[in-house]
Amino acid sequence: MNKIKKDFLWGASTSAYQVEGSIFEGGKVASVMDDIHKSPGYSKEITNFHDATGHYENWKEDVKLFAEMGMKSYRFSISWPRIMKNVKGEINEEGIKFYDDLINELIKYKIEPIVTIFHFDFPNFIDEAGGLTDKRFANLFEDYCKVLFKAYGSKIKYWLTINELNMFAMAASAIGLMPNGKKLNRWEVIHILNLAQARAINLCHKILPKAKIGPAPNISSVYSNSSKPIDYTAKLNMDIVRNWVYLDIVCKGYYSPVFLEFIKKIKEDFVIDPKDMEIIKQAKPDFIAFNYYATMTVEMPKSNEISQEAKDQQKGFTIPGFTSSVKNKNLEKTQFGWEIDPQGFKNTLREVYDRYNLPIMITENGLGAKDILTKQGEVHDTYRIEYYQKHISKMLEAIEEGVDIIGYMPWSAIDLISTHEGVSKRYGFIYVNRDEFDLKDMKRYKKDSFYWYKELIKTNGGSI
Ligand code: BGP
Repeated sequence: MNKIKKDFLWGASTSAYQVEGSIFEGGKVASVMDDIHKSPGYSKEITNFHDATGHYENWKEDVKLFAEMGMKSYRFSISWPRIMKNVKGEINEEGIKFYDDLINELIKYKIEPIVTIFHFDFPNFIDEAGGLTDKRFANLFEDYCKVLFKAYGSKIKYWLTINELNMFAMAASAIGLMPNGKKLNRWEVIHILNLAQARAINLCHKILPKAKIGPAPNISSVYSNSSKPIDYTAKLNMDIVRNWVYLDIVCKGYYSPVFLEFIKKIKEDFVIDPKDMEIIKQAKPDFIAFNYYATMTVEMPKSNEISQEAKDQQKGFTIPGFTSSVKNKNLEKTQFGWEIDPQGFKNTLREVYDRYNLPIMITENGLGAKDILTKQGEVHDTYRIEYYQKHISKMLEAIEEGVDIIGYMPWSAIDLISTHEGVSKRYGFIYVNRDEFDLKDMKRYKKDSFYWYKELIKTNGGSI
């Protein structure tokens, strides 16, 4: 334990649209997430994001609970549609004030506020400006960043650009990013997002020289399903389209030639403006944040069926002749079918650090489960404690072995709404008393994992 830093940023995470609710309050304009529950393929059995878990109303009580848990950091996202009113750049002062109050309260409790600039909740006015394949998106994103850097730049040391940019290509419909079913070129969307990310990094370095900024993709080590050499080729291919394209472009400033050949082969190539690449090359991140839930296992596909889009962030997909994910029979699964691989967490940490040699911040890791609130107001989530015990132990091993990890912010600080599996897929250290369609009293209850994590933070990992 001697290698873990004294100022290690033990914390936890949320995102605005999944935790705040009050979507018609405070001057917020319409967002893609307000009506996503109406889009095809979205289950009618689960709630929408309108009330979420009431953080917009209860933020002060929630921060007090985060402080009681001893959190050293809190990773949250700022809601673009709460801040910007339209494409003309008009600002919603109520939105500015909400996050300023939240940041001040966190600082009062000595909790480092770590801001995700964008976490899936597009304002609908983006479509007015041509949506996600128009380069005006990068201008709108830069204008939004300018407002945030000006409003909060003196208080925020760590900025995350775009949450899970890779999921826009991997699992767009699962996280509801193209609800009107527009047939976009997913790789052109990725490029526009990479350009927007680069503009944010360059702007941050220009106007906030003391701040640090980095990407926050969802990264999973990829295993070959057998020792057959062709399956290892499938592993190399999956790594490209799921992991390294998104980190190479931001850390090295180029797209892998193998990737460019791949998108040409599947007729999904697009024109890249050399001026874009100049902007991207200039934008160097100060650290890499990434979200880890599970690893992937692949083989060279036998089938010819294309399922290029994953069913969700962690379930795999097939690209004929290129790669195909399979179940890993060595791994247990969560109640929601996600594989559990603590050793895989260490493998992923090692791979990312070996490849890029930048400080790492883990901005999501956690277990979604159907927690039960007892009549005594307790939640005995021993399964979540076990999940964290196994994953954090492996993270501490990685630190012992030389990986520079600066913080760990599991998903999620408090119960919130899953991207596509409702409030019953609970992740929080704090239980929120509501069901899918019964808002009940939204009362907060500390789960057993709250007390376990409090002790772990107090001992800087010693009580693992
Ligand atoms: C990540 C997202 C988070 C969160 C998490 C859990 O991909 O960044 O917003 O949703 O997944 O996944 P889910 O909510 O689908 O269970």
